[in-house]
Order: sequence, then C-alpha cells, then structure tokens
Amino acid sequence: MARSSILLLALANSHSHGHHGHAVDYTHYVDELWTNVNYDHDTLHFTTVELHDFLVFADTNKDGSITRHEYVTAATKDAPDLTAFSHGLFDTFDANNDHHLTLDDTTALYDRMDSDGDGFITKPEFYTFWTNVLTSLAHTHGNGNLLG
Ligand SMILES: [Ca+2]
Ligand SMILES: [Ca+2]
Ligand SMILES: [Ca+2]
Repeated sequence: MARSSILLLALANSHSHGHHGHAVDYTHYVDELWTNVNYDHDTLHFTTVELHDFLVFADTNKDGSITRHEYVTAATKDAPDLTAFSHGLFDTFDANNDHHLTLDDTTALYDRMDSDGDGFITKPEFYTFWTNVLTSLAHTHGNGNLLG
C-alpha cells in the first residue's frame, strides 16, 4: 500500500471510530506513519530526504512540482472516499498556498515539524506535528459528509 494511503486510512479510522466530543488518540496511527516514513530505520530522526520521499510519489509527471490534482489523485488511489481529507493534507503541505508542492513547501514543512529548530525532526516532534494535523483536519473536515 502506498505510504500516503496509510495516513489517509488513519484519518478515516480515527474519524469513524472517534466519538463526538471525545478526544481521539492518534498515537497508533502516527506510530504507523512514523514506521512507514522512517525509511532508514534509524528510529531517531525524520530527515529532509525522507520527507521528500514521502511526497514525491505524487509527482506523477516527474516535473519537480506536485499539483493539487496530482496529489489528490495519487493519495486517493487506494482510498477513493478520502478526497476531502487529501485536499486538507495538501493545504497543510502547501505552505505558500500556490497550489503546487515544491521544494520551498517541503522546506517550510520541515521547519514547522522541527519545533525546537535544531535542524532535526525527532520522534516526539514528528508525533506532535502529526497529532496536531490530524486533530485539526478531523475538526475541520470531520463531519458526516467527509467519508460519504
Ligand atoms: Ca508534477
Ligand atoms: Ca506551494
Ligand atoms: Ca528538532
């Protein structure tokens, strides 16, 4: 399964299993995501190379830029019901809101994940970032229309 789909399915599961007004524990999903994106299995750091690999799968025409259409199409390939979530994720990744994911966006994204600014993303920083993203997306998009 594509790595992106793991994240999307995590979102879907958290949505369908979450009870209204009850905080959802995303640890399990972020754990799965961490295992799948941390390609070199050093278990300590998430690197810019790994972040790039996490996103570049969606650049289907290999022009170095991922359009919203490319991302949503690639991300929902195995999970067609999750279009709304994938748009939310694209918005999260597209730091400068120009509807293309480029190196500028991944650099900005990396800096946002690296909350103490030491140039490395540790597992706790990765967890904090993704838990916030998942919580915020579930809040924004977590209504009855989302998966229907
Ligand atoms: Ca492209
Ligand atoms: Ca952009
Ligand atoms: Ca750090």
